[in-house]
Amino acid sequence: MNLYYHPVSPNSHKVLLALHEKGIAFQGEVVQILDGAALEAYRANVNPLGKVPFLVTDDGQRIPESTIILDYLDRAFPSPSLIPKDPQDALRARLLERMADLWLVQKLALIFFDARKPPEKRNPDAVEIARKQLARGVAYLDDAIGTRTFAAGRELSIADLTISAAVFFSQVARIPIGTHAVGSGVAHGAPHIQSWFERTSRRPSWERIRKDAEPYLAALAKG
Ligand SMILES: N[C@@H](CCC(=O)N[C@@H](CS)C(=O)NCC(=O)O)C(=O)O
Repeated sequence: MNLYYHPVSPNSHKVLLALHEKGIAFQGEVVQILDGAALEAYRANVNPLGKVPFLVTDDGQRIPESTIILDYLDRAFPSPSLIPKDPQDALRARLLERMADLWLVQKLALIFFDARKPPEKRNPDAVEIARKQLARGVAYLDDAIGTRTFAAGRELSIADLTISAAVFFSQVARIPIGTHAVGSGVAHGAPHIQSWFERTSRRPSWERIRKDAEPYLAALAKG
Protein backbone atom coordinates (compact mmCIF):
# COMPACT_ATOMS: atom_id res chain seq x y z
CA MET A 1 0.00 0.00 0.00
CA ASN A 2 1.36 3.44 -0.97
CA LEU A 3 0.34 6.70 0.66
CA TYR A 4 1.14 9.90 -1.22
CA TYR A 5 1.26 12.65 1.36
CA HIS A 6 3.00 15.75 2.66
CA PRO A 7 4.45 15.77 6.21
CA VAL A 8 2.83 19.13 7.12
CA SER A 9 -0.54 18.58 5.45
CA PRO A 10 -3.47 18.24 7.88
CA ASN A 11 -5.43 16.05 5.46
CA SER A 12 -2.40 13.75 5.28
CA HIS A 13 -2.08 13.76 9.08
CA LYS A 14 -5.60 12.35 9.49
CA VAL A 15 -4.65 9.36 7.37
CA LEU A 16 -1.18 8.92 8.87
CA LEU A 17 -2.74 8.91 12.35
CA ALA A 18 -5.13 6.14 11.30
CA LEU A 19 -2.29 4.08 9.76
CA HIS A 20 -0.11 4.46 12.88
CA GLU A 21 -2.95 3.82 15.35
CA LYS A 22 -3.93 0.66 13.47
CA GLY A 23 -0.30 -0.45 13.01
CA ILE A 24 -0.70 -0.78 9.22
CA ALA A 25 2.49 -1.15 7.16
CA PHE A 26 2.66 1.21 4.19
CA GLN A 27 5.09 2.87 1.83
CA GLY A 28 5.05 6.66 2.30
CA GLU A 29 5.66 8.81 -0.80
CA VAL A 30 6.24 12.49 -0.01
CA VAL A 31 4.77 14.85 -2.62
CA GLN A 32 6.35 18.32 -2.61
CA ILE A 33 3.06 20.17 -2.88
CA LEU A 34 4.70 23.59 -2.45
CA ASP A 35 6.92 23.00 -5.50
CA GLY A 36 4.92 23.76 -8.66
CA ALA A 37 6.90 21.45 -10.99
CA ALA A 38 6.82 18.52 -8.53
CA LEU A 39 3.09 18.96 -7.99
CA GLU A 40 2.46 19.04 -11.74
CA ALA A 41 4.48 15.83 -12.25
CA TYR A 42 2.47 14.17 -9.47
CA ARG A 43 -0.79 15.34 -11.07
CA ALA A 44 0.28 14.04 -14.47
CA ASN A 45 1.68 10.69 -13.26
CA VAL A 46 -0.13 9.71 -10.08
CA ASN A 47 -3.24 11.60 -9.01
CA PRO A 48 -5.01 13.70 -11.67
CA LEU A 49 -6.68 15.71 -8.88
CA GLY A 50 -3.25 16.93 -7.75
CA LYS A 51 -4.03 16.70 -4.03
CA VAL A 52 -2.70 14.75 -1.06
CA PRO A 53 -3.39 12.40 0.61
CA PHE A 54 -3.87 9.73 -2.05
CA LEU A 55 -3.88 6.01 -1.26
CA VAL A 56 -2.99 3.23 -3.70
CA THR A 57 -3.93 -0.12 -2.18
CA ASP A 58 -2.20 -3.44 -2.82
CA ASP A 59 -5.17 -4.57 -4.92
CA GLY A 60 -4.90 -1.45 -7.09
CA GLN A 61 -7.62 0.80 -5.71
CA ARG A 62 -6.73 4.49 -6.07
CA ILE A 63 -8.47 6.52 -3.37
CA PRO A 64 -8.42 10.32 -3.02
CA GLU A 65 -10.17 12.31 -0.25
CA SER A 66 -8.84 11.89 3.27
CA THR A 67 -12.21 11.11 4.88
CA ILE A 68 -12.94 8.38 2.32
CA ILE A 69 -9.45 6.94 2.88
CA LEU A 70 -10.26 6.80 6.62
CA ASP A 71 -13.48 4.95 5.77
CA TYR A 72 -11.59 2.49 3.56
CA LEU A 73 -8.93 1.86 6.23
CA ASP A 74 -11.53 1.24 8.91
CA ARG A 75 -13.28 -1.38 6.77
CA ALA A 76 -10.10 -3.04 5.50
CA PHE A 77 -8.34 -3.00 8.90
CA PRO A 78 -11.17 -3.06 11.48
CA SER A 79 -9.04 -3.25 14.62
CA PRO A 80 -8.84 -0.95 16.48
CA SER A 81 -11.96 0.58 14.99
CA LEU A 82 -11.92 4.35 14.50
CA ILE A 83 -15.66 4.57 13.83
CA PRO A 84 -17.65 3.70 16.97
CA LYS A 85 -19.92 0.65 16.87
CA ASP A 86 -22.71 2.46 18.73
CA PRO A 87 -24.83 4.20 16.04
CA GLN A 88 -25.25 7.44 18.04
CA ASP A 89 -21.51 7.62 18.76
CA ALA A 90 -20.78 6.83 15.09
CA LEU A 91 -23.04 9.70 14.02
CA ARG A 92 -21.28 12.02 16.44
CA ALA A 93 -17.84 10.89 15.26
CA ARG A 94 -18.77 11.55 11.62
CA LEU A 95 -20.35 14.92 12.46
CA LEU A 96 -17.36 16.19 14.44
CA GLU A 97 -14.96 14.85 11.79
CA ARG A 98 -16.86 16.82 9.10
CA MET A 99 -17.02 19.93 11.32
CA ALA A 100 -13.26 19.84 11.87
CA ASP A 101 -12.58 19.49 8.15
CA LEU A 102 -15.09 22.04 6.82
CA TRP A 103 -14.99 24.64 9.62
CA LEU A 104 -11.37 24.36 10.78
CA VAL A 105 -8.99 22.76 8.24
CA GLN A 106 -10.49 24.40 5.17
CA LYS A 107 -10.69 27.86 6.76
CA LEU A 108 -7.14 27.59 8.12
CA ALA A 109 -5.86 26.52 4.69
CA LEU A 110 -7.52 29.50 3.02
CA ILE A 111 -5.96 31.93 5.53
CA PHE A 112 -2.54 30.21 5.39
CA PHE A 113 -2.29 30.15 1.59
CA ASP A 114 -3.64 33.69 1.22
CA ALA A 115 -0.86 35.01 3.46
CA ARG A 116 1.75 33.33 1.23
CA LYS A 117 0.54 35.20 -1.87
CA PRO A 118 1.98 38.52 -3.04
CA PRO A 119 -0.06 41.37 -1.48
CA GLU A 120 -1.80 42.27 -4.77
CA LYS A 121 -3.17 38.73 -5.11
CA ARG A 122 -4.54 38.44 -1.56
CA ASN A 123 -8.27 38.43 -0.85
CA PRO A 124 -8.88 40.20 2.50
CA ASP A 125 -12.69 39.79 2.29
CA ALA A 126 -12.43 36.01 1.88
CA VAL A 127 -9.89 35.87 4.72
CA GLU A 128 -12.13 37.90 7.02
CA ILE A 129 -15.10 35.56 6.36
CA ALA A 130 -12.87 32.51 6.87
CA ARG A 131 -11.62 33.89 10.20
CA LYS A 132 -15.15 34.46 11.47
CA GLN A 133 -16.29 31.01 10.38
CA LEU A 134 -13.18 29.48 11.90
CA ALA A 135 -14.07 31.12 15.23
CA ARG A 136 -17.60 29.65 15.01
CA GLY A 137 -16.26 26.20 14.19
CA VAL A 138 -13.82 26.38 17.10
CA ALA A 139 -16.62 27.41 19.49
CA TYR A 140 -18.82 24.53 18.27
CA LEU A 141 -16.10 21.92 18.70
CA ASP A 142 -14.90 23.31 22.03
CA ASP A 143 -18.43 22.98 23.35
CA ALA A 144 -18.85 19.50 21.81
CA ILE A 145 -15.61 18.18 23.34
CA GLY A 146 -16.25 19.66 26.80
CA THR A 147 -14.52 17.50 29.38
CA ARG A 148 -14.67 14.27 27.35
CA THR A 149 -11.57 12.12 27.03
CA PHE A 150 -12.34 11.42 23.36
CA ALA A 151 -14.35 13.67 21.06
CA ALA A 152 -16.93 10.97 20.30
CA GLY A 153 -17.65 7.75 22.14
CA ARG A 154 -15.43 5.87 24.54
CA GLU A 155 -12.39 5.37 22.30
CA LEU A 156 -10.27 7.31 19.85
CA SER A 157 -12.21 7.95 16.62
CA ILE A 158 -11.99 9.72 13.28
CA ALA A 159 -13.24 12.83 15.11
CA ASP A 160 -10.10 12.92 17.28
CA LEU A 161 -7.89 12.41 14.22
CA THR A 162 -9.31 15.30 12.20
CA ILE A 163 -9.72 17.74 15.09
CA SER A 164 -6.15 17.14 16.26
CA ALA A 165 -4.85 17.48 12.68
CA ALA A 166 -6.66 20.84 12.50
CA VAL A 167 -5.22 22.04 15.82
CA PHE A 168 -1.68 21.02 14.80
CA PHE A 169 -2.09 22.83 11.47
CA SER A 170 -3.41 25.93 13.27
CA GLN A 171 -0.07 26.06 15.09
CA VAL A 172 1.84 25.67 11.81
CA ALA A 173 -0.29 28.41 10.23
CA ARG A 174 0.32 30.61 13.31
CA ILE A 175 -3.40 30.94 14.03
CA PRO A 176 -3.25 28.70 17.08
CA ILE A 177 -6.51 27.25 18.32
CA GLY A 178 -6.45 27.10 22.08
CA THR A 179 -6.38 29.88 24.60
CA HIS A 180 -5.12 32.39 22.04
CA ALA A 181 -7.31 34.75 20.05
CA VAL A 182 -8.42 33.31 16.74
CA GLY A 183 -8.84 35.77 13.90
CA SER A 184 -8.64 39.52 13.75
CA GLY A 185 -10.98 40.98 16.30
CA VAL A 186 -12.64 37.63 16.97
CA ALA A 187 -11.05 36.55 20.21
CA HIS A 188 -11.97 33.01 21.12
CA GLY A 189 -10.48 30.81 23.77
CA ALA A 190 -10.94 27.06 23.43
CA PRO A 191 -9.94 25.63 26.83
CA HIS A 192 -11.59 22.23 26.23
CA ILE A 193 -9.90 21.76 22.87
CA GLN A 194 -6.62 22.83 24.43
CA SER A 195 -6.61 20.30 27.27
CA TRP A 196 -7.97 17.54 25.00
CA PHE A 197 -5.23 18.33 22.43
CA GLU A 198 -2.51 18.28 25.10
CA ARG A 199 -3.52 14.69 25.89
CA THR A 200 -4.25 13.53 22.34
CA SER A 201 -1.03 14.93 20.87
CA ARG A 202 1.01 12.88 23.39
CA ARG A 203 0.00 9.65 21.62
CA PRO A 204 2.90 7.82 19.91
CA SER A 205 1.10 8.27 16.56
CA TRP A 206 1.40 12.05 16.92
CA GLU A 207 5.04 11.77 18.06
CA ARG A 208 5.86 9.93 14.81
CA ILE A 209 4.09 12.58 12.75
CA ARG A 210 5.85 15.46 14.52
CA LYS A 211 9.26 13.81 13.98
CA ASP A 212 8.53 13.25 10.27
CA ALA A 213 7.38 16.88 9.93
CA GLU A 214 10.35 18.47 11.75
CA PRO A 215 12.59 19.25 8.72
CA TYR A 216 9.60 20.54 6.74
CA LEU A 217 8.47 22.76 9.62
CA ALA A 218 11.98 24.16 9.93
CA ALA A 219 12.00 24.95 6.18
CA LEU A 220 8.55 26.59 6.42
CA ALA A 221 9.70 28.73 9.37
CA LYS A 222 12.60 30.04 7.25
CA GLY A 223 10.01 31.09 4.64
N1 LIG B 1 -10.75 17.31 0.40
C1 LIG B 1 -9.41 16.85 0.22
C2 LIG B 1 -8.48 18.04 0.33
C3 LIG B 1 -7.04 17.67 -0.02
C4 LIG B 1 -6.13 18.89 0.03
O1 LIG B 1 -6.56 20.04 -0.13
N2 LIG B 1 -4.85 18.62 0.27
C5 LIG B 1 -3.87 19.68 0.29
C6 LIG B 1 -2.86 19.42 1.40
S1 LIG B 1 -3.63 19.40 3.02
C7 LIG B 1 -3.15 19.69 -1.05
O2 LIG B 1 -2.94 18.67 -1.64
N3 LIG B 1 -2.77 20.88 -1.51
C8 LIG B 1 -2.03 20.99 -2.74
C9 LIG B 1 -2.68 21.97 -3.68
O3 LIG B 1 -3.84 22.30 -3.50
O4 LIG B 1 -2.01 22.38 -4.64
C10 LIG B 1 -9.07 15.77 1.26
O5 LIG B 1 -9.71 15.76 2.32
O6 LIG B 1 -8.20 14.92 1.01
